[in-house]
Amino acid sequence: MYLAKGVRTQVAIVGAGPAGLFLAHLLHRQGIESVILEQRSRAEIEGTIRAGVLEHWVVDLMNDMGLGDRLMREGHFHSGITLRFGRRSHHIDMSELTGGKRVTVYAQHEVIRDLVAARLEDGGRILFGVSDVDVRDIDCAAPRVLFRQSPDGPMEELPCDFIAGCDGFHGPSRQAIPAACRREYQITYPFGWLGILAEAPPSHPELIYANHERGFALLSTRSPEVQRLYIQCDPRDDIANWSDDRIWSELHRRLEDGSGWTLTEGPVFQKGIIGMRSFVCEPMRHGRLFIAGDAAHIVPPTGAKGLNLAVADVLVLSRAMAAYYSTGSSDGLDGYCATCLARIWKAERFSWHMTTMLHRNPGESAFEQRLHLAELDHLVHSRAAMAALAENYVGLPME
Ligand code: RFL
Ligand code: PHB
Repeated sequence: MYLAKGVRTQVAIVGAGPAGLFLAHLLHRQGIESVILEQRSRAEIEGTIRAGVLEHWVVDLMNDMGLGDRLMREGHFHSGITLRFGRRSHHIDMSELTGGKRVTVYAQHEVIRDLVAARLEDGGRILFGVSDVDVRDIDCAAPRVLFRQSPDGPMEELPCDFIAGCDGFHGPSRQAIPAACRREYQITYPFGWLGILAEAPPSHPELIYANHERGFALLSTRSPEVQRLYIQCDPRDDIANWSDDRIWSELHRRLEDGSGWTLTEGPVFQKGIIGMRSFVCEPMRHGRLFIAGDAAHIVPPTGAKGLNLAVADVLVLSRAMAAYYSTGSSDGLDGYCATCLARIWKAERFSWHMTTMLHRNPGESAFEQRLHLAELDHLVHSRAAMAALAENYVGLPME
């Protein structure tokens, strides 16, 4: 797609990740025009392996928006998760604890494929492969985004009413908020995740989160033929140090509980190491620029919250914009930060808690390790504690 000179739009969206794509759909449903500017190609965004778990209201939202057909056919719906520690396994029945809400596993790149296809079918404008994106005049009534449609093409300009910065943690939008006007809070963790995709049948009917003396491990799924697994590792480690044999040997040791259950191996066709951080930028708005999703906040993946929080932000933003265009009221836009941040800080707390409880911190004392085990032991023997975990994991209510 090529954008003709002189085109303007109501909302210029930077980034075609979950935040940008959901926002474009939600605005379209309200009759609001947008253009998405994405630096990567369609094949790249549809091929990047990231999240897996959707909160229950995100599944409902996709169905309401008419985007849920493949999700309902190919997604995996689990009633709970298994926690494994001290050589024992404990099932947490999320459905029973939350009045029927389920854990849905449907890969982020599948969500992206569904959203891109539906947006383009509706005539939506997504420009892939743009470069040098720069957000300008966000303090004025007439902001604009500068960009190149091809690497050696001229600098062009997209005038708009609002800019939505949905460009992830490393994108330019957050940096466009003057440093003196923003405050950033963050923690980096002394461990990372080594994630693999393996061609193998599922080993277990639901996700397993394991706290083991050798470190955390997680078993998830993608399809009847492909499984997703993670192990805690040093975030500075080189993936070349991890042969497939070494990865499987760690996974067997950390995930198997001595009950006779075994992990099924298969060829590993993708592997990589990611670092972990918790991060929040306040405020999430400056003038006519609104930042959403990973551009504004990061959670460690142990709570499975990042994609879901991105969708929550843009749902709030789309409602505020719809109210602005239909009634002229700016109340929703003025309340955007406070509404989003109330949810974000709860997800930050939950993700930090799951992460610290389930990982072995290389610097932690034997005393701290015993505290984590006591916490896990309390959790699986207390209905109130399990209900609190379940309520956060399946997703706090979205009014
Ligand atoms: P994204 O997905 O990073 O999308 C940002 C988009 O902006 C583009 N971009 C630019 N475009 C134009 N010009 C520029 N200058 C640009 N700079 C960047 C990028 O190319 C990209 O396409 O942010 P968004 O939309 O906010 O979505 C956030 C989620 O992707 C993220 O939070 C999740 O993946 C986190 N996450 C998980 N979240 C969950 O809800 N459940 C999970 O189970 C879960 N598991 C995970 C995860 C993240 C992981 N990794 C790899 C960090 C598991 C892992 C391993
Ligand atoms: C995944 O399937 O990629 C996944 C599942 C649960 C998490 C994080 C990632 O907490």
